[in-house]
Amino acid sequence: MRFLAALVLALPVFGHVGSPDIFLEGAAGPYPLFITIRPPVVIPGVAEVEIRARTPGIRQVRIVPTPMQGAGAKFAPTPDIATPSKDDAQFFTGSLWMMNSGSWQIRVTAEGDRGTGQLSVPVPALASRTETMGAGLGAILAALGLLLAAGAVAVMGAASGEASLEPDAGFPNAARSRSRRAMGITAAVVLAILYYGNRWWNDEAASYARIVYKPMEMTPSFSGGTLKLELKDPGWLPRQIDDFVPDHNHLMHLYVIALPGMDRVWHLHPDMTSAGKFTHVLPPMPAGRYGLYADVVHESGLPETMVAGIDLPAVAGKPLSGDDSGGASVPTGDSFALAGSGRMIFEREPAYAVKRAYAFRFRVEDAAGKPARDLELYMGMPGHAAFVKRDRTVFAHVHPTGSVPMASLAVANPGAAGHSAHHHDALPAEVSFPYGFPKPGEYRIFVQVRRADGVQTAAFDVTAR
Ligand SMILES: [Cu+2]
Repeated sequence: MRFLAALVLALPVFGHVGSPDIFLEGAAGPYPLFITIRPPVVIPGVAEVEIRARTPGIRQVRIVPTPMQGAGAKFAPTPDIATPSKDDAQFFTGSLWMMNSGSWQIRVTAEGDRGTGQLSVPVPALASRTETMGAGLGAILAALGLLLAAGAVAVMGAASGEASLEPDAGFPNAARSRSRRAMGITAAVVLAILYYGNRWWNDEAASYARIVYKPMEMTPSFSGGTLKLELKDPGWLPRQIDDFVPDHNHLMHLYVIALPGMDRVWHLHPDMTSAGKFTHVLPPMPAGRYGLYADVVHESGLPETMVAGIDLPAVAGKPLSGDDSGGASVPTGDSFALAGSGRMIFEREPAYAVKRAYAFRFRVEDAAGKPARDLELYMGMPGHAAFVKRDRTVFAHVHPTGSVPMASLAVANPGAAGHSAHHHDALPAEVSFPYGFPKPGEYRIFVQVRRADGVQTAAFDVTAR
């Protein structure tokens, strides 16, 4: 009964671990929007879309899913009209069917007083595992199936035997053999249906197993002060191990987190030395076990995060340089003394519920306790945050623009003007990250900003309920 036994589940994977929902602060032309997308758990399945307009004046919002690239991206189906909220004219919701797994986008079109604007949100939907049916349910369904098959044979036998006779006519031999013949033919047909049905299902299951998403494998090693990361594709069709596009000018963003305490964190940028091989000269680090989270974005806009762990000896190391950063990260409540000067203050909400989007706001104060006036862009962003569940089942690298990597956004919105990476005015002393916790538990948030005295790393603990 294997043909009954596989249900295919899909989990979206997009540069995060265990954190499927998508949060994006972006602009559809003249309209700033905050978009939340909850991708379906199964493919085909329904993605839930929530759109909050940051400014009034939008009359209609249209949403449509298309593949990220190829002909399907150009010939989009008729968009759905998102439903405006009855009590809130700036809030729109919709549900969209995602029919295939792969690198998808949801195109959002806003129309209103200031004309029409469009924004495409990358939504990778990848079948990530097949789930087998429980033995109990399988046995029940098998018994019911047998009953159905036996019933069909009996019904056909009766229909061509007793049912064709006059009342009180007895059961002549001719009718008896007609009935037997009908039962034999029916049994043969039923068996053929079962046999070919089973074969068809197994073929389907086998071809699905080939496209079930398997994250790229990453094998770390360490020698002579250099961390080596070797990527391997465990067998998943549309993927290469060397087709990465730079995100914030780097092919890989690697978080190195001391385990189990998470009391030290580094944000490093290994270079690709040959196909699928990355290396990086480590900064000074104490001996111990470290968790590695490596973000990359494929040419298709599909982001992936590889996870690995490594035991390191004490590393004399090379001082941090370029965009690399990190250091001690032991939270001290909602005020974190920065290594340079001043502090970062977490504007904590009274409580955090799971599966709800929040703006996580952090203020930076100078040594005198005044709003810091020396914040700079760090890799094109006012700030970088990593949300890590203490049991390590969740890792999300988030920016003030949300959870979508800029490189994926650029693939989804070709030709769109870049984000605000090019202005050199003083940045506000506050950074804010849109994010929602996928499940309850203890999380640590690593927040990084660049100031005149370099990149500063702060850490805060949050409980999601
Ligand atoms: Cu970042």
